[in-house]
Amino acid sequence: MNPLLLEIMPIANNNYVAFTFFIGCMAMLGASVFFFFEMWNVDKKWRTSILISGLITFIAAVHYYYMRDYNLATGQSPTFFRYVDWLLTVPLMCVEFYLITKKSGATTSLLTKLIAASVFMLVTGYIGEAIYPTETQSWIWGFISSLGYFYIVYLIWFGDVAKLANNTSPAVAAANRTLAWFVLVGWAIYPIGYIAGTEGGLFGMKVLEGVSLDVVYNIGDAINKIGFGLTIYALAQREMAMTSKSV
Ligand SMILES: *C/C=C(C)/C=C/C=C(C)/C=C/C1=C(C)CCCC1(C)C
Repeated sequence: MNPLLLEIMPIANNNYVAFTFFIGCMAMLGASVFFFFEMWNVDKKWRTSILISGLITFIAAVHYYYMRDYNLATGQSPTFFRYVDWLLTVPLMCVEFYLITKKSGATTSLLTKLIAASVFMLVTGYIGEAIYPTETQSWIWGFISSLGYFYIVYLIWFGDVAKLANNTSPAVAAANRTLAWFVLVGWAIYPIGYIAGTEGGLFGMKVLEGVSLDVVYNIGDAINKIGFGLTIYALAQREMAMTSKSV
């Protein structure tokens, strides 16, 4: 037998973890190509936003390529790659909020608050998931992590991001509302994965037995990263349609 053929691992029909890593990788790649091409078809003022949408999915695609391999070879969760991916892409999502509200005065201090809260959320989450995934510790770290998450939700729904978005334009206000729903509902998928994947995820209890943390995270990433980018893309299209009508 050709020894090279042995390198290709078979995937069982019921291996949803491997399946979602593969399909996630391709979906992120496809979305990146779309955003990188479409950034040239929007008004110049939207170009950076669409470029960042593409960077978010592209960084994820590369990480998914590694995570897919790692998982197939070891059967383990690629926790380290996962958090490196998030540590790069979640702050970039914060940059998207800054860019769409910059016109009405978003400051770098607001951007810093968003990024700091997201890094806090991810570092404490990593500690609970990779360093102390124990019955007594993991839920405490998950709880601490959630404080960063709720602060981001607050800023986007009621705080400076919401106020600035409502002052920018109707299209930006509407897009911010959609993105705010992604953060409130789409991002809430992640704590579910965390609870499923750590010993004491929910106040010291191991619940969601049999639910794969990786499947939950992979679904969350596809919804949030691609959905976020498409919302920004739709915003650019909508504003362009509005301005061309008024000309
Ligand atoms: C593209 C990746 C995204 C949008 C990742 C988002 C991740 C989170 C919102 C994670 C949140 C967590 C908590 C709120 C508590 C438990 C620990 C985390 C890190 C899973």
